[in-house]
Amino acid sequence: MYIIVKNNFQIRTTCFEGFKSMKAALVSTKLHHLYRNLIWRSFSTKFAMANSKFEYVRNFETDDRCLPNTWIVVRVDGRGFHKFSEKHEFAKPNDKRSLDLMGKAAGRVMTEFKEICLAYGQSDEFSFVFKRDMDLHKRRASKLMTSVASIFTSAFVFHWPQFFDIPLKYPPSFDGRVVLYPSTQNLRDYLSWRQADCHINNLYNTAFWTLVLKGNLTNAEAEKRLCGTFANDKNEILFSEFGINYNNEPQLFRKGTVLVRDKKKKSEEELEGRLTKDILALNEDIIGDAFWNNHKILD
Ligand code: DGT
Ligand code: MG
Ligand code: MG
Repeated sequence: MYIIVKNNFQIRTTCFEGFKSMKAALVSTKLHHLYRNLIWRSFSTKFAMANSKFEYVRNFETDDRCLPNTWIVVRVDGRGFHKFSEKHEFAKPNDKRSLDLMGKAAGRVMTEFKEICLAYGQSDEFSFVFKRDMDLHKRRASKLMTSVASIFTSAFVFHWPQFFDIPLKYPPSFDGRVVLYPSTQNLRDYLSWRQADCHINNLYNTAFWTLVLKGNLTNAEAEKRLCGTFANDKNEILFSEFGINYNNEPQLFRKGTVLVRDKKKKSEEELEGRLTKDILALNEDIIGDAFWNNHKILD
C-alpha cells in the first residue's frame, strides 16, 4: 500500500518502515512455510502409508461399462406410483397433469444429456435411448442410470407446482435400470413393446373405469366383467354401452409420449406448446415404419 505525503523525509521514513515490516513479514512467512511443510510432510507420509494400506478396497469396485456400439436404454419408473396417484388424487385412468409433468421431467433429462437421441414415456415410466457410439461417463451403467433417475426425479419435484394445484404430500421417487440392445431392430422391438404395453393397459383401464364411474359397477364387478375379454370386446363395451369410440380417446393416453430433437429453425408460432426450443413431444405410433422414416433418428 502507498501513502502519499508531501514531505520527502516523511516519504523516506514511511518507505523504510515499510521495508522493515515487509522483511519481518517475509521472515515470518518463510518460517511459517517451513513449519507448515514439516508438519504436512510428517502428516502426508502418514496419510500416504494409510492410503496405500487402504487403497486395495478400490479393487472391489466392479467395471460396469456398457458394451461398445450397443444401444443403451435407461428406463425410470415411479416407485409405488399406485399409492402416489391415489394420495394425490389423480384422475382415473389418466391424469393429463401427471403425463405432462413426466414429459417435462424427461425433457430436462434430454437437455442435460445431449447423447440421448430419443425418449419414450407412458404411465409412470420413461425410457431414454443413448446414441450407440457415445462415450459419456465411459459408458458406465451405474453412472448413467443414477444420473438419469436423479435428474428425472428432481425435475419432477421442481416442476410439480406448474402442473398441480395441490402441494406434494411426500417426496416421489423413481427407480432406474439399464438395458443394452445390440441391433437397431432389437431397440425398435423394445420401444414397440413399451408402446404396446401402453395400449393394452390403457384400453383395459379405460373400460374398467368407465364401467365403475359411468356404469356404477363396483371394482370387483368391473374386473369380473372384463375377465377373459379381448381388445375388440372392450372396444364393443365402450362403444355400445357408453357411446365411447376408443379411437377418439386422446393420443397422449393411447400412444404415450415420444420426445425427439428438432434443431430446425422455427417461427414463434411453431415454438408454441413445445417442451423446449429443441425438443418436440409427439403422441405418435412408433411401432410402424412411418415414424422412423420421418425422423431418421436411429440411422
Ligand atoms: P412399482 O413400479 O413396482 O414401484 O409399483 P407402481 O405402483 O408404481 O406400479 P406400476 O409402475 O406397475 O404401475 C403404475 C401405477 O401408477 C398404476 O397403478 C397406475 C398408476 N398411474 C400412472 N399414471 C396414472 C394416471 O395418470 N392416473 C392414475 N389414476 N394412475 C396412474
Ligand atoms: Mg411404478
Ligand atoms: Mg410403471
